[in-house]
Amino acid sequence: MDNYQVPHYSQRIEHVLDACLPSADTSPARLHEAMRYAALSPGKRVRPRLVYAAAEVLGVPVTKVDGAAAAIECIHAYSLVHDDLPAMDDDDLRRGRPTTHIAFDEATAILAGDGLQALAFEIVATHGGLDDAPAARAAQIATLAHAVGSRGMVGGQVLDMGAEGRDDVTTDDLEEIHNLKTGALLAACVTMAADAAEKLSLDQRAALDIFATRIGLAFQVRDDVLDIESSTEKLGKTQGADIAHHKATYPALLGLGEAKALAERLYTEATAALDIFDNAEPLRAIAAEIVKRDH
Ligand code: GRG
Repeated sequence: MDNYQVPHYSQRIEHVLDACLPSADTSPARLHEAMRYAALSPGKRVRPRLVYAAAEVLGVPVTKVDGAAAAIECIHAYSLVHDDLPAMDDDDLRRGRPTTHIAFDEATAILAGDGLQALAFEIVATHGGLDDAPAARAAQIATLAHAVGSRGMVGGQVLDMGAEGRDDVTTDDLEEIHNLKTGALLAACVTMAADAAEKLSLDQRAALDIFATRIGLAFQVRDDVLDIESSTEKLGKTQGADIAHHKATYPALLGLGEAKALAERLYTEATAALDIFDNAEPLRAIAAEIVKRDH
């Protein structure tokens, strides 16, 4: 597993994304520039790589999931742009660069996020890779819409905001928040690849669901752990832990050690579910990256 490399997917998604985004010299140029700034800035591209890895495991040609990979990254970029706004987290930096509302202005950032969300659906609806598979296209659109809406990412964000400052948040509450806010889009990466597969058994679908939900939650648990570790590093143990405790996070609720153990447990359950597939190395590699990443 440690030797498994998928570098070609990293390059592929940059090309596909670039081709899907409107050119910065077409009108409205400033909006298109902001959309490209947000979507093409250097992120890890975990979600599109997860789409490609799932496609590889399921024997789906990459061309059938190029649209899904680009669309999911556009949705992710939109969520980051909006999450960084003054009305939400009010952040100045993202991926080592000024956030979109700082580099442009607040109204342009809101509209660039809106534009990216609409573009995501246009990409899935029109991408050539699914021209001969209208049912797969419709399924991918439904998967994506559900994952990003009020019963997915946006709903999770609302629940997260509602939990802020409360001291009675339970691990069940937290699981629901994370499953929606972060897990739903990560799970959609796997499901959109499955939507494009010719034939999948019910057992294979169920195994992919287990993998996707466990790894989606593990991503956020790891993020919480990295958050507390970086604030502790910056501010010292007491102040860092203090800040982290104002937010409902796994380390705040369970302690750092238990949160790390939970991420490991979710990883083990996620990868065990893949045993049903002949060669699931591409998915195992991304799962390992998600749980062991340091940023
Ligand atoms: C629509 C306003 C709005 C919010 C939706 C998902 C979400 C809710 C907001 C995104 C903000 C955020 C920090 C969510 C937690 C998920 C997360 C850790 C995102 C960062 O993902 P990475 O690590 O980022 O994959 P890169 O930069 O590598 O793409």
